[in-house]
Amino acid sequence: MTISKILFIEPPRNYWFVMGEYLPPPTTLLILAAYVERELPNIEIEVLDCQARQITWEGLERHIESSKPSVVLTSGFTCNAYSCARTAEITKRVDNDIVTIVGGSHFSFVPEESLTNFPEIDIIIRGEGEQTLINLLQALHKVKKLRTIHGISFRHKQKIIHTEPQPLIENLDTLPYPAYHLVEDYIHRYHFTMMAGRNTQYMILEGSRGCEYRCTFCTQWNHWQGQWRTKSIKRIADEIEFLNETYGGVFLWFTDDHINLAARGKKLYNELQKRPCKEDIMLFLQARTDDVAKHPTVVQNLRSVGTYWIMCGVENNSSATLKEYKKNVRTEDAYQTMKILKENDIFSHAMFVIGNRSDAHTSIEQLRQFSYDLHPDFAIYTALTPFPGTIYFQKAHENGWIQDYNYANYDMAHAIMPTEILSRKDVQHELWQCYNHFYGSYTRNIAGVFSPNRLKRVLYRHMAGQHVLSKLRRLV
Ligand code: B12
Ligand code: SF4
Repeated sequence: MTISKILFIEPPRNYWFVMGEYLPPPTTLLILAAYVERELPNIEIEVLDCQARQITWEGLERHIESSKPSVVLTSGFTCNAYSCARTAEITKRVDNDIVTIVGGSHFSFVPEESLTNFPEIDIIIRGEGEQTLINLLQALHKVKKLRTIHGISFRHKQKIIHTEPQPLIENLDTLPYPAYHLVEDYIHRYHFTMMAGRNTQYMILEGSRGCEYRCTFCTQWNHWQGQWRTKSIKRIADEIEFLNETYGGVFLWFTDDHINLAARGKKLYNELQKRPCKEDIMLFLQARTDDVAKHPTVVQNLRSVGTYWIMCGVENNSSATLKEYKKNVRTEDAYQTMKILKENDIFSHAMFVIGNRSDAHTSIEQLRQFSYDLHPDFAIYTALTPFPGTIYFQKAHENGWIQDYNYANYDMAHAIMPTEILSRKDVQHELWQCYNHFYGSYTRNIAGVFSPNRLKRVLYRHMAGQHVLSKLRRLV
């Protein structure tokens, strides 16, 4: 077949109500589109962001009809799996000859199940996507055998074939900048109201892939073959500068699950310090508490070059639970981290997980108490979610702990499993209690709404205005 045009689709999706109103750029698609644009310049590429253009499912069908692509591609994590399948279904309704391709960590971990349940998906790209996609498009174009392409899963004569994994790209600096120019017409719409304000340009960039830790509830290390690879510091700073100067990107969210201050913090500071954009940017980072606790000076330095918000996976107060999660941090690290962030006027965002197998009302109450003692600016409580691809999923599935296999609910706000003592409903109720106690507290609320810290004021007003508590209450 002739591949003349490919269409990347960010379909209509549910937003994560806990974080309020936001519109993220479809970064994964832009990263892939940039690579295809460079490697296969003869192919026409379109990126359709239904969210940004407020296109409904019906509108999407009409758009595919008029766009006439040879291939439709989409991506999504576990809670978005059905929206990807629906995109493929609509595509096939328009024209059965259009090849539908999906990727991302969810589909990479359950290719057999996905190709069985969703006949409208033709091909799954597993793991790192760039090179596999190029090889696949070339193969489709030349009618080459799909079996020769590494990193894909597809159907062939009633059977599902999984080819060997694709080797990882050795040097991430060889990747082009994400193709933000393909969404330039509506780029100004990307925003994250609660975190940076409605009119602050929100962009997402990648500094590294993977993680060297092995937490049992996390998919990320496994998705990237257990390796942590980083772009060079110069490349990261160049990309920040490019997004800021070319598109006015101000609120810049690093995709890096583990910013790794030990390996990169000082160098990143040195590099950004030389760049004028440091005065304009607001960097959002995700860090481990042990990493922050060990590098207070680096954190202080990074504050001076635009780091204004750090999210940390504190997870739990109990050492036994942290050990079980293989998190490899201590509760003291969490206290130390919050102190360092506060001292440096960096917005502290702590993530907690409830619903471990041994959890009871008392242990969750202790976790709540711990979260108040830590006193983060922002606390997010989540229900332990057995994402396919995690060690936890395997264990929970084998033991019959999973009571909800509807992936749309795998958003960490829905309780998916009971514990030994608590029912799933109890866990859901406890989750609501966590938010209710933290954000419903009269004194904490008054302090938040009238805080001298602007970010904190916005956040507390958001929690009240967006009715987050009542939405969580409704899940019970
Ligand atoms: C930015 C981000 C967000 C943003 C917006 C993302 C978006 N555009 O929709 C926000 C803040 C809104 C968000 C929200 C949530 N997120 Co989030 N988010 C991320 C983050 C940090 C970066 C995503 C990214 O751009 N990655 C970079 C790209 C390049 O990586 P990639 O997507 O894996 O793509 C590569 C390959 O997988 C493959 N590929 C992927 N898709 C496709 C498609 C095709 C066609 C092909 C060929 C290849 C391919 O090729 C790519 C390049 O090699 C990731 C963590 C991470 N590092 O990925 C978490 C992550 C995706 N989020 C996660 C979760 C759980 C959530 C939430 C449910 C809740 C929460 N606690 O945050 C909500 C759900 C929102 C919703 N309803 O959609 C989990 C998903 C776990 C899972 N298995 O489902 C992740 C992995 C974090 C984690 N450490 O666990 N998120
Ligand atoms: S939770 Fe964080 S530290 Fe643990 S494996 Fe995932 S990314 Fe790494």
